[in-house]
Amino acid sequence: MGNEEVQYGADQIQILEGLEAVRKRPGMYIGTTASRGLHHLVYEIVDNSVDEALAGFCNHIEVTINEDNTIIVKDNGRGIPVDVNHKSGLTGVEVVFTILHAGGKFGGGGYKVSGGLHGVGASVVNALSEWLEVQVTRDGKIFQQRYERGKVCYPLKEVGKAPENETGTRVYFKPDALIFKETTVYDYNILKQRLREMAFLTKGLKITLTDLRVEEGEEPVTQTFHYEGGIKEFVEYLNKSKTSLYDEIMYFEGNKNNVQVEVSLQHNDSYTESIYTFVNNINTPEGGTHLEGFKAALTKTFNDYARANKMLKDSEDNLTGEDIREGLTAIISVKIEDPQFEGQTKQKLGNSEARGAVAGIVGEQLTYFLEQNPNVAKQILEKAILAQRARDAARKARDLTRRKSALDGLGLPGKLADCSDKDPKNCEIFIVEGDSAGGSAKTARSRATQAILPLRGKILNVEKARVDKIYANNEIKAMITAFGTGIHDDFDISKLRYNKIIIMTDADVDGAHIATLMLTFLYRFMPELIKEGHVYLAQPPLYKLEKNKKIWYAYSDEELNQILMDVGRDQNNKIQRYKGLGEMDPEQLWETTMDPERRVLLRVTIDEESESDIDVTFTTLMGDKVEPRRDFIEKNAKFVKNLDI
Ligand code: TTJ
Repeated sequence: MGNEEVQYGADQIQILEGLEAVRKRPGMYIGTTASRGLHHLVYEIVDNSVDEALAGFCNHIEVTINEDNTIIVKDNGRGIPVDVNHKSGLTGVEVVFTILHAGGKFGGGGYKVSGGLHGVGASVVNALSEWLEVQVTRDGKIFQQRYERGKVCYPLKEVGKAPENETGTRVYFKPDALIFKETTVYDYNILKQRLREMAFLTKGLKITLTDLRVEEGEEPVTQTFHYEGGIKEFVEYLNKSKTSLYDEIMYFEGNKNNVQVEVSLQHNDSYTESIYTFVNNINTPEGGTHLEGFKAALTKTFNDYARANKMLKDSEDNLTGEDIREGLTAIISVKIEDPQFEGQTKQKLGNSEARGAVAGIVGEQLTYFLEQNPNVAKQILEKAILAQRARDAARKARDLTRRKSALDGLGLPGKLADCSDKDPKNCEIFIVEGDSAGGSAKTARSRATQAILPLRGKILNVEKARVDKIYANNEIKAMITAFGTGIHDDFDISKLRYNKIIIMTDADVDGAHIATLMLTFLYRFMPELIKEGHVYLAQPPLYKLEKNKKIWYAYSDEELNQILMDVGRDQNNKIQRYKGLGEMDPEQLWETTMDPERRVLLRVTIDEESESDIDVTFTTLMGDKVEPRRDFIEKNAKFVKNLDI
């Protein structure tokens, strides 16, 4: 590349100081310099092209991961302005890439994203890249500029003629390994997840992701996300492995109080609600005013309809919001000029005008929809009325157990072998499949700090049971009381009695299924336990190899092969395949799976940026359609990461 000198005036020095600040404290701008921050660079650039799409001038964005983990983002928008801005004396391109927070100022009337860590702009990506090259195609020409660690290498220059009628912007960059010390390797699936979400949220926009990191002679991996139906197709996607309650997917949109609102929803026959909310295409996992407006309108509209159509008698109570939302899948997407994010993690929308806007639009359009589709209304209300009855029954059962446990003192479950140490920090509880394995575990454990709770057989699938049944289930009651936290509204993580909750099941398909049932229960009823990193999977060995009085344990087929290669394959090898925990004697169980000094635990994590994906994962596995389930089992271990040795 050229080495033309750039004039340094006071302005340039200020710019360099700005980008230098980004390099000094990257965490302030992108949250983290670990893998998540690395991926954030791509979203940050793509956001600019999405803005151009929202303004109506771009319908295709191409993202390429090159062989060397450099990234290309290319769109067919109007191209960043190349003329000199008189106030700054810089071209539009240079402003975008060198001035902090300037990225959004060229949005051309689109809604600007400015929440949390999003929308910090292209200049931050530039500052954190070893080098970055931008090419703008407009006015029949191609312009180019290059930067290295944020510093301009040469002024914007013309590098060629453009094909007729072609316009667009192309950014090519290499994340700086000096900043991203942990990793500079991109994960295709992480980018895929977010780009698919962006495509769902921007109807009509085509986003292509290509991975060129393939073996020689192999075709590149490429996927295109393009949804004419936008969030309506998002709901269809989330419900694809479930049985929907009716065929129609509702879709409401409008503009009120300067808030642009889009809502889509459909019920399925399950008992859980999955609502995902977005503000300016950013996920708001903690909800906020848009979600409140939606819930209020949904509750009121259905109750009004039920009364008007005599599905609720005058003497009967209103349906609660929870009743109406049983089995609901919904997406709420709002666009606001100046979003205010609240809460500890700044993931909750605070703008009060969004409440009224969503409530107004959903109220009006849902009322109309129910009048036009009485059969759908009936399906939803019948389900809600059943939910109401179940909830009443559950409440009674719960009140009863509460009173009982108050009488019995602590009221810990009879099957629990508790530890003697009472400081939760030191304590762990093993949830063990089956009474016999439970027996071995009780013998093997370190009594001071390890508690054992054996569960009988398969635990209830909470995806397929209503609350009344869930609260009546003995295994679930035992877990809830043992953990000490309570659930739902009563949940209080400070009451957690164990620092680690360890699920210990057989290392076979059944064991994996039971572990998933357990995780589903925890995810639906006490997600904080997973989010705060308290939930683990024990890893029992698959094989024991004995030879000349020496013993090896192997946790996978590969590992067994490795050991056999090391010790030699001959008739002195005695190999035992463990079909279950029960086949191990207590001492073996302790050595291989329970001893904190020697065991390997997998910590269960949820990637916050892909919560909707986790939801698909759980319901795919637990739902009743066979095809998608088989598909999943092959890709397992998806929400099981982070080795803890
Ligand atoms: C701004 O208003 C005049 C016409 O062009 C508008 C604009 O800036 N469009 C635009 C910017 N399209 N695409 C971008 C863009 C694309 C990438 C890949 C990266 C960045 C920083 C901007």
